[in-house]
Amino acid sequence: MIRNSRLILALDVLSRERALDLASALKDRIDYVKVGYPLILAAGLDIVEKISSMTPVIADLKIADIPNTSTLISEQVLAAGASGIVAHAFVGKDSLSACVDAAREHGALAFAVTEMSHPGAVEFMAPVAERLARLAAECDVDGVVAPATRPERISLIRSIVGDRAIISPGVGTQGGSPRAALEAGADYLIVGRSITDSPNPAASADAILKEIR
Ligand code: NUP
Repeated sequence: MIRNSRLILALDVLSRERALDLASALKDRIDYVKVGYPLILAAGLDIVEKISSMTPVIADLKIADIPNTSTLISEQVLAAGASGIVAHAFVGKDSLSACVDAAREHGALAFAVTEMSHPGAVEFMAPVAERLARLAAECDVDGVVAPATRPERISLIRSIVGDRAIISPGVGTQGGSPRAALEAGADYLIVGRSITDSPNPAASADAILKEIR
């Protein structure tokens, strides 16, 4: 069993059955499954509980609302069994703190988005990513999300967040290199389609694990 794999599986599939099959087939190769709107909307919130019985789940709802609504959203996924939640930092200290508080009350982890991995993130997020990382640290998040598509940004964000975890999407399908992201300072890689769209998901996960070991 490979744990401490440094892999987080992004399970953006729309079939409940496929999601459970993938989680079951890959659970020994990954540290967390990350679920977001696609799967939760398609399969229902109880998919979080189902997958949590196999491997810890991070609910990536990128929560971005007023504090009260952010608390309500956080509590729903945490009560469903999520071990971690992802919130946006750009909404400000009060809203992000609401998510961190909710996570703490459930013994779960809170992650804040600093700079996203897609090309459009350079338009508005990149110019303020350092401030977002500082705010995330001030709110005492457990970790931040930073882009594997721009490893130099991971290094910069690492210099701001210190020992907090950096989880990094954007490898494979989005073009980022797993090894480069880890060398730049990421703790975990978030990988979705390069594994889930593969004809042999386990073999594709193994290929990434081999590359980063
Ligand atoms: O900046 C981000 N980029 C990103 O791709 C923040 C994210 N949370 N994600 C998510 O990571 C995205 O929603 C998807 O679930 C996963 C990457 O999937 P893939 O590109 O490996 O298929």
